Amino acid sequence: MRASRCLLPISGAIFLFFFSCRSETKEDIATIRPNIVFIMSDDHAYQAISAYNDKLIKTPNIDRIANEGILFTNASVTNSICAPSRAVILTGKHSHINGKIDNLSPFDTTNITFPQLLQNAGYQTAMFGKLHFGNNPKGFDEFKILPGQGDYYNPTFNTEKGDTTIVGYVTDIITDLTLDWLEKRRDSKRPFLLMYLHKAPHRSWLPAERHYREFTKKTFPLPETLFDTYATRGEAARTAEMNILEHMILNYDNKVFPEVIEELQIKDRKLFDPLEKMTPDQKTAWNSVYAPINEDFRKRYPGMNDSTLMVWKFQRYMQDYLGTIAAVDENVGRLLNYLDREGLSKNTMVVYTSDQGFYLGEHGWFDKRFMYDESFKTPLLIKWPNVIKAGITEDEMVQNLDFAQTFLEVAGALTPSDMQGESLVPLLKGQKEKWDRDAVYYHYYEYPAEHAVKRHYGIATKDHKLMHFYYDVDEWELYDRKKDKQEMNNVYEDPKYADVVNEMKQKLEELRLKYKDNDSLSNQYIKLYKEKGWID
Ligand code: SGN
Ligand code: CA
Repeated sequence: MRASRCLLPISGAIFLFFFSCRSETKEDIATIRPNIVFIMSDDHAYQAISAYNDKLIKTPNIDRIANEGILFTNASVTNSICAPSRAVILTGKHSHINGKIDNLSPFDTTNITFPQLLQNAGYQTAMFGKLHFGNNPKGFDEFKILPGQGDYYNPTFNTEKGDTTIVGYVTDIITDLTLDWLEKRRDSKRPFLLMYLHKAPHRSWLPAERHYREFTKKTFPLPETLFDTYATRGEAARTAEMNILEHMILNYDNKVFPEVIEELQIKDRKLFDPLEKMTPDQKTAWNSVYAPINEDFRKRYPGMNDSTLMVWKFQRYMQDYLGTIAAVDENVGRLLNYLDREGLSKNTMVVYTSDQGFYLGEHGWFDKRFMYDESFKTPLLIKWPNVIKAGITEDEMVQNLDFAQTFLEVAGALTPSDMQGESLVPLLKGQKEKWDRDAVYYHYYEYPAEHAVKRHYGIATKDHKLMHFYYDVDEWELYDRKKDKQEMNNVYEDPKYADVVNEMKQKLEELRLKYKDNDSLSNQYIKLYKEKGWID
C-alpha cells in the first residue's frame, strides 16, 4: 500500500513549516518522521575510531553505527574549532554568515537553528552535554549543558532551572542524563531530536579510573610525520604553538606533578591543577597510577634529548586522550543498546561525529584549527535502518554545514532558503547521481589567540587543496591530495602546478561568491577583534 501524504501548516512559527503525515506501512516505517539522535564528541580525531583505522584504539560501539549504516571518509568542517563548528551545525550557515567566527564572540541567538525548526514541526527536543556558546540553546524542550568547556570530574551543568553539580565522570553522567530523559520524559506519541554531546576527548584528557588504569600501560605507534620540520610550508605552520615537544605542557597535559617539574628545574611550564575538581578518593585513585609514572619520568628526564622527550610526551598524550575515548565508546554502546531494547532503533537515525578533527602527533602537533586534513576532516558515521544500506562507505565531500538541511528533510520540515549546505539524504539513500558538489570551502578566524594558528581560508576538491593565510602574512599553499596524502609538500610555487593554481583560485572565487564571503567581510571581523581589544 502506498503511503498517503498530507501537508499541515503550523501556525505561529517564524517561517512556514510543514510536516508530512503518512499512514504507516511496514516498509515505510523508517521514513515516517524518524527520531534523530545526534552524537557529537569534542575533538575526536577520525584516526581514533576503528571504523576508520584500528591502529590506535578499538571503538566497537561507535563502529556499530558504520557497520549498520554509512561511513563518510571525506567529511570536513568549515572552521575547525569548537563553538563555531556547533554554530554551523545548528544554523546550516558558514561562520561569516551566522557570526560565530571563533570561541570568543557570543553566539547570536537571533539565528534560526534547525532544532527550533524541528520543535516547531512537532519534534520533542533535548540536549545533554557540551555546547560551549556561553548562552543557552533555543529550541529545546529540555537541556542540561556544561558551562563553557565543562569538567571531566564532578561536572556542573546549566539547566533551565539553575545549575546542578553531579559527582562522577562526565561521559558517564552525560549518558545517564540522556537515558534518564529517554526513559522518563520522552513523549512516545512524538518523534524526537536528541543531541547527546560529549566533552571528551577534549584537552586536558582526564580518563575515568577504569580506563587510565588500562591505557597508561599501553604504547602506541608513532605517526610518520611526528618530526615534520614544515620545510615546504609557509610561516603559519612554523609559528603555530601546538607542537607536542615545544607547546604541550608537561604538568597540565602530561600529568607531571608540580613538585617533579620544580625538582627537575623545568622552565616555562605554567603550573595548572587539572585535578582540582576531584574528590579526595578520586585524587587518591589517580595518584596511585600517576605517581609511579612521575617517579619513572623523574629518573629518565635527565637522560632525555628532544627526540626522546617528544616520544615520551606523545605516548603520555595518547594514553590519556585515547583513555577518554574508551569511555565515549562504552557510553555510545549504552545508548545504542537502549534504543535497541526499547524498539526505537528501527525508526531512529543515529549520527556520530566530532566538532572537528584533531592532530594525534601528525606534523608534530596536538590541537586543530588548520585546514590540513587531520583537523579539517571529521569523523561521520550514520545509521538509519531500512533507508541506509548497512556497511557502506562514501567518499563524497560532505560537511558539518549539511546537517541542518539533512535533518529538516528527514523530518519532512521545510528548509529556509538561506541555509548554505546540502541535504545528505540522497547519499544516505545511495542516490549518488543526485549529488554534484565538487569543492568545499573553509575559513578559520581565531588569531591572534591560543595556539597561534593564523587566519586562513581555502578550498578543497578531491584532488587538491588551496589555502590562503592572511592578516599578518599573505601566503598561499597548495597540496596534491592524491599524490601527497600526508600533505608534506606545498607545491604552490611548483611550475608544474601553475594551471592547477589558476583553476583552484578561480573555483575559490566562485565558492566565495556562492557563500557570500569576501575580503571586506574578513576585514570587518578583524575590526571587531580590534574593537573588543583582543588585538592592537
Ligand atoms: C582550550 C584549550 C585549547 C583549545 C581550546 C579550544 N586549552 O582553550 O588547547 O584549543 O580550548 O578548544 S586549555 O588549556 O584550556 O585546555 S575547543 O574544542 O573548545 O575549540
Ligand atoms: Ca572541539
